[in-house]
Amino acid sequence: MPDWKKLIEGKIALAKRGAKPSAPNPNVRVPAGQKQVNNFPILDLGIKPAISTAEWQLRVYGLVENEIKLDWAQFQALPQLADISDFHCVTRWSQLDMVWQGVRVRDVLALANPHNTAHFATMHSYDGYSTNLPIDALLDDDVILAHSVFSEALPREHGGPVRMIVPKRYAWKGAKWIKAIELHEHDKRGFWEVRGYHNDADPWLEQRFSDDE
Ligand SMILES: Nc1nc2c(c(=O)[nH]1)N[C@H]1C(S)=C(S)[C@@H](COP(=O)(O)O)O[C@H]1N2
Ligand SMILES: [Mo]
Repeated sequence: MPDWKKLIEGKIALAKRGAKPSAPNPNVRVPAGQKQVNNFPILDLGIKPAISTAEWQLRVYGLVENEIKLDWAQFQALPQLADISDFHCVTRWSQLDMVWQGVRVRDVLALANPHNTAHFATMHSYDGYSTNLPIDALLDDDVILAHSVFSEALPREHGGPVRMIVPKRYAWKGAKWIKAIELHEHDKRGFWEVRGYHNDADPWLEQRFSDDE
């Protein structure tokens, strides 16, 4: 098992380094407090689960009319798209123009037919990670379940076979090795959100820590 305390303290220290939030500037693509990189760093909890496409499944459950479990073939049969977006990690690096391919989260949610009372989601991953978002945020055009990056199958270290990408939020909101989306009426904080990270995570507002909520 990883040394959770050390890992968490290290990540929070990295994110705390640097300036106070400044006003967003529409002419820049790198939000305040971030540095542009091109090497696509790897961040995880010290566990990189090995999930083959044959065993991978995505379950949608909770406040839904039809609980669903998609296997790889069913997932591949859904409408596919490519989306180019920028990736902002709260530990202060941003990589621009990431090319993701996958399926819109809203197409997957529609299959499950969420109840009207479903307002929030928890994404669950094979490594025990979780993160939360309002369902409204998941319905955006650019929110996808990605199986490829730069036209190659998503490598295990970046969350393959499938991860979520939520371009308008810091990257911790994008669950790698995703296995389930659970819908609730009330919000429930995820792994980092209970450990001091901001619940909303908008990089343009520098929503890094829960102290600022
Ligand atoms: N399952 C899972 N998803 C995760 C994480 C994790 O540890 N486990 N880390 C998050 C964080 S903090 C970031 S910055 C991004 C990093 O994605 P990358 O390793 O592909 O750069 O994944 C996010 N999704
Ligand atoms: Mo991160």
